[in-house]
Amino acid sequence: MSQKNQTLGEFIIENQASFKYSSGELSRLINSVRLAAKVVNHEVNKAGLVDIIGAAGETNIQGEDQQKLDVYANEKFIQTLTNRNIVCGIASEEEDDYVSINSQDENNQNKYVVLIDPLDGSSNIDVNVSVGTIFSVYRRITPVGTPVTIDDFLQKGSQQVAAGYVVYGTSTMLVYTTGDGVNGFTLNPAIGTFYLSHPNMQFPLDGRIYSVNEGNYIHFPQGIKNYIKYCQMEEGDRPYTSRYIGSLVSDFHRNMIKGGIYMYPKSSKNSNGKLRLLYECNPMAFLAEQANGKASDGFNRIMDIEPTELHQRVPFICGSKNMVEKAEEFMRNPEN
Ligand code: AHM
Ligand code: MG
Repeated sequence: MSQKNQTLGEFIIENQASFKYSSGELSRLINSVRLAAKVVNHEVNKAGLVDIIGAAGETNIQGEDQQKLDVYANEKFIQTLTNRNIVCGIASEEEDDYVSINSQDENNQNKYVVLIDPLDGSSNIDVNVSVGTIFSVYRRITPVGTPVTIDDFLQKGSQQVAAGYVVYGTSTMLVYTTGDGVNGFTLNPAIGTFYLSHPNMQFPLDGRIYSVNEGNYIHFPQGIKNYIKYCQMEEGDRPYTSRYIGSLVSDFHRNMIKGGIYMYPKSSKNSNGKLRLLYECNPMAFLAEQANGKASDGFNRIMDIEPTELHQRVPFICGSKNMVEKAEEFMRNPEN
């Protein structure tokens, strides 16, 4: 039972026992995410003040320019999780390969691997628009005490034990699930404490917001084009409103609170869309389902997709259940 003014720390302790694999390890992991989030938040908030914005002069494995804050957030999250000796492996959207932690130490009994997008939407930083961190946690499948392998990371989303995001917005929030609903915590920056502000978050079943980069419209599959026209049609509770921040975490967060659908479909330019299955789509899909929403690639449940590579991309449609199902209907019948 959550109390008024409950802090994230108190919430973690209170709910630790209800987690089915409870050993305190996952709680320590969430605590580390909390710490890294505060450190990154501090830096993100200074973005306009110090010479930290702009490209770091490097490109990541996907050939995109890295922003300085991407590099910073990546380092902070990896450092925090490594220093506290909490996980046995980390994969990051900003790293070419996964990192195995303490692989030489037979006493390393850590069970969890973490996959992370340290700063999603970072092209928005230099224009003062919200960005986010996304994380996803799995139990390793190889034996404890041995070095992790790629198989520990290439698990289906349905195997996630926890997932969440931090949104660095007008206020900073940490939103996460351990498979028992979704809870949101808002940072009080004056004292550096997260408070439970959004208990048991739920997507409304229906919504009136659609979020998609319509600049790519002519390249979209016919089913998506038809669905967008459906959203714009004057009929019943339509036309819907279009809202696209271009920061997945922020677009998702708004849609979860207000009701809506986010789409990054495949296009004639990108045959698998843009978003990464392991770092972006699976964690958001887990949160969506835990909040009574839905996530699909247009035909299949995101969390049922068998991953084949770390940086794999998939088309992504996510949000209020009835809206996602309607979009799927259009995808299945593009001739209608
Ligand atoms: P990133 O991981 O390089 O930041 O890209 C992911 C972001 C999402 O946050 C956002 O929804 C999408 O890319 C926007 O892409 P586009 O500018 O093509 O609409
Ligand atoms: Mg990203």
